Amino acid sequence: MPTNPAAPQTGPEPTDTRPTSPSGDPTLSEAASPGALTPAAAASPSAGLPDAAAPSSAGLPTATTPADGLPGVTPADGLPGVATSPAELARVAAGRAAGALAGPAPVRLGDVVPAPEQVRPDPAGDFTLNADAVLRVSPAGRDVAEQLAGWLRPATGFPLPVADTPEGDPLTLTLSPADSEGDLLTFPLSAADTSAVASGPASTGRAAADVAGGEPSGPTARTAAPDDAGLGDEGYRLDVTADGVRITAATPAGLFHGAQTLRQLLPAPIENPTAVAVRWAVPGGTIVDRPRFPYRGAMLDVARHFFPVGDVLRVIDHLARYKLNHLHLHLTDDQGWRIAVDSWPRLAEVGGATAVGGGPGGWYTRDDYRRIVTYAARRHVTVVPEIDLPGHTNAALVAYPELAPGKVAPPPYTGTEVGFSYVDPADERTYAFVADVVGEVAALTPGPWLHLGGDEAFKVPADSYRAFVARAQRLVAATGKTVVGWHQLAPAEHVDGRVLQWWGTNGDDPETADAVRRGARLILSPGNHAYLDMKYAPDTPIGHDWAGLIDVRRAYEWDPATHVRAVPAEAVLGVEAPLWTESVTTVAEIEFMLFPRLPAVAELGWSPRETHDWSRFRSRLAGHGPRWATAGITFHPSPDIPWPPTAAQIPTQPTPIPTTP
Ligand code: TNX
Repeated sequence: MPTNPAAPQTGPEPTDTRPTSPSGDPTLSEAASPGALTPAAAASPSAGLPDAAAPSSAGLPTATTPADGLPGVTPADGLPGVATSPAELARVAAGRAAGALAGPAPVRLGDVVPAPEQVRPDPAGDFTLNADAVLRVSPAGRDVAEQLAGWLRPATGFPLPVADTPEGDPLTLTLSPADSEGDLLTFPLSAADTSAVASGPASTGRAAADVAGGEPSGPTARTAAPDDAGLGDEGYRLDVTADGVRITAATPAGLFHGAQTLRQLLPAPIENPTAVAVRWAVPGGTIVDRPRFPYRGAMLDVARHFFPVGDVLRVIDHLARYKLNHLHLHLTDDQGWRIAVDSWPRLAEVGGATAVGGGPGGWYTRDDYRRIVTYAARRHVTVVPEIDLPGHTNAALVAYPELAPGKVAPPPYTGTEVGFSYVDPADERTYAFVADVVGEVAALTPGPWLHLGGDEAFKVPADSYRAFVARAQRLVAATGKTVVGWHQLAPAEHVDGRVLQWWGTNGDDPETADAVRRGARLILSPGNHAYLDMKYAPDTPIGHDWAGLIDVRRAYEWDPATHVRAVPAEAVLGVEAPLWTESVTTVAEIEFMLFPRLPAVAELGWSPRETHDWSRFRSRLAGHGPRWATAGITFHPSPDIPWPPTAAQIPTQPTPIPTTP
C-alpha cells in the first residue's frame, strides 16, 4: 500500500495573515479588494472571471492601470493597456484599432479543451456575433442562457437579451440576430448527413473527434455523421452556421457544457471584463460531445490553509470551464476543522482557529457552506464534503478531548506531519460524534456523496481500523449518502455503492483490486499524475515532490481506465485532481498549481481515449493562456506548452508567484 514517504514536508512555514470572521471570509462578498486585483478584475469585480470573486491575493502580479481616458475600452489585441500620457494613449488606441482589424488569433472548432467527442468544421459556416444578437432558450435551460449571456456581455458590450422558446425535447439554446427566427434556425447538418464528418475509430463504442490539430484534412477525413442520439445526462450538440449558433441537449447540464464550449470558441478577448472592439467570430461546423466518465473532479484542501467562500466560488468557476462536475472539499484535518457542526460547536470554534504555519484559520458557517453548494449546483458542479476519519483529527481532539484515546487534549497542530492523530475507536462517544457530524453535513449537502477520508491512520491497529471504518460507513449510508473514501478504506467491508479514491503511485494494490471485486468503484487520483500539490519542476516555489515532479505532460499522459492493475475499466467512475494546501496560501497560488494541469486532468475525464494526443493537446491548450491572462487567472507558464507570443505581452500574464509560501 503506498504511503507518503516524504510527508512530513519541511521548509519555511507559510503564514496566513488574512483577517478572519467566524466564517473566515473577510469580505463576506464575492468581490475582493480592488487594490489587490489584476487590471482586468479590478476594472469590474463582477465581470471578467465573472461570477465569483476576483483574486483576493495580494501576491498576484498586478497593478497596471486600465487605460484611463478610454473608458470602457481595454486592449482588444492582447497588448498592454497601460497608457500614461496622451501620446501613449493615442498609440495604444491606434494599436487597438489595428488589432481590431487584424483580430485576435482565430479559434478553430477543434481547439476546445477538453477535446469533444466529434467535431466537424465547416469553414463556410462561420458566425459573427453582433450587437443585435438574442438568446432564445427552452424554459428549463433559461438559467444556462442567463449565465452564458453573463459571460459574453462584458467584453462584447452587447445587450444579449434572453427570450423563452416553447418547451421542447431536447432543450435548445440559440444565439442569433434578433430578426432571425432563432428557434427555427435551420442547420444543414443532421444525423442523416454522412459527408465529411469528423469522427473516428470507435473502440469505446463511440465515434471520436477530429480535434486538436486543426481542421480535418478534407471531406474524406472521416465518414460517420455526428450522432446526437443519446447525448445522455451531460452531452450536447452545438451547431454553428452563418445564421447563428444552436446548442441542443437533453438536460440543463448538457446545455451548460455546450455553453462553455461556445465560450471557448469566441476569440480570447471574450474574457475581458470591459467592452473591446473585436469581430466576434465563431467557427462554423458541428460538435457532438459527451463525457467519457461520469465523475470528473478536483479537490481543494481548505483544512491546511483556510480559503474564504469567495475563493472557493472562483475555483468552482475554473472547474466548470473545463466541464469538471465535482468539487471535493477536504474540510477537516489536523490543522483545522472548517465546517460548523451545531451539535459539536467547538469543532469549528476551537478546531477551526488554527492553520499550517500558525495563521488564524477560519471555518464555514452553515450559510457559507450552503452558499458554496448552491453556487456549485448552478454550475452543474456537485460538492463532495470530506470529514477525514479516524486519522487527521488533531483539530477535533483539541476541541473535544473525550474523543482522544487518552482523553487528554493534544496541543493544537500547525505543522505538516501526517499520521499521528486519531479518534478513539474503542469509545462509543466516538460513534455518536461520527453520526452527528455526518448527519449534519449530509443534511446540508445536496449531492449524493460523503467522503470519509480514511487515509494515513498509521497509529490505529489494522483490526480496529477495519471495524471503525465498517461502522462509520454504515453511519454514512444511514444518512442516505454514498460513501467515498481514500483507497485505504479498501480492507473494510463493502457498503452499497462505495467508491474508493486511488491516490497511490504504483498503479498496483491487491487490496484495492479486491475491494473492487467486492463491489467498490474507483475514482482515480494517482499521486504521481493527478496531485496538483506536486511541483512542476525543481524550482517551483511551492508544492511537494514526494510523488515526483508533475509537469503538464505527466499530468496528461496516463489512462484512468487502465491505470490500476486488476481493476476493470467498468469499475472506474472517473478522475479527480487533488490540491493539498500545506504550502498554498492564496487563491493566486491555488490557480498557479491548477493551471495548466487542471485542464489536462479534465480532458482525461471527459474526452474519448481516441482523442488522446499530447502534441495536439499542448497546442490546443496554448490558446488558453491568453484567455487566462485576460481573465486575471494566475497560471504557470509551463515550458511544455507553446504559448502564443501575444500571451507574453499581456500585462496580466502571471509570473511565478511570490516565493514566500
Ligand atoms: C498525502 S493523499 C495525504 C495528505 C497530504 C498529501 C500531501 C492523502 C490521502 N493524504 O494528508 O496533504 O499527501 O501531498
